[in-house]
Amino acid sequence: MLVVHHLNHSRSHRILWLLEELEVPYEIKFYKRDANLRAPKELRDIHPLGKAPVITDGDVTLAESGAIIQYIINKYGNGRVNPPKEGELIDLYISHFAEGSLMPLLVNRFVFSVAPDMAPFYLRPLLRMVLSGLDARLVAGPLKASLKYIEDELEKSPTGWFAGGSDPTMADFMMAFSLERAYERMPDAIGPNTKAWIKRVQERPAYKRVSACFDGKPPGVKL
Ligand SMILES: N[C@@H](CCC(=O)N[C@@H](CS)C(=O)NCC(=O)O)C(=O)O
Repeated sequence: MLVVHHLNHSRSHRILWLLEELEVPYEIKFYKRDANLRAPKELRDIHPLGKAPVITDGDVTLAESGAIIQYIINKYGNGRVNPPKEGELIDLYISHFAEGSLMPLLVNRFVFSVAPDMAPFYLRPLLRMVLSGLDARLVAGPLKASLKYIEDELEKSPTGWFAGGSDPTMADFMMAFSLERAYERMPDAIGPNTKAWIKRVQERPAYKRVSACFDGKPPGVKL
């Protein structure tokens, strides 16, 4: 049986949503973040990097959400959740863009915003000033441009899914966690097409089934 090693409030939500869409039987093993929001050491017993998501499937242990999603679609997809021919390139690009470009910006913004609270209190005002300056110089511009780019791509889609097919594809599974976090952190930068996309994701019965098993806090943002 395929096992999803799931860390609370993490990217492994993408994997659960995909498995529910494909109706693949799976088990969830829950791990809880520590006070520093890090994964517990038990996750390193599964994979040396100790990050979520990780899956085990028979002899296979696989980390990195993009690799996991591709593995699951190849092994269990039976032709489902594949992009239409004309949507293949955008599906490929957005699938990589999610972790390669968008998430690093969101993680930087998150780290810059929480770091001052983790420092001794007398350093906090100074750190806040320095880190918000860094955010303004290094993160704000590229993040705004990225979200505008996503908005424009969704505008072009005839169905509202990234690859323009009737169902979500890898690009949508990869972007789900990312765009929900982006909406949480900067709702004003999220355009109407992106908002409609988040709503479309959250209305999928498969997505709702995942939310039902979340530890207290559903992952989806309230629109
Ligand atoms: N690019 C990786 C990122 C993995 C990652 O950073 N996961 C976070 C959760 S969303 C994590 O495990 N954080 C806890 C830690 O680093 O200790 C992926 O897509 O799987």
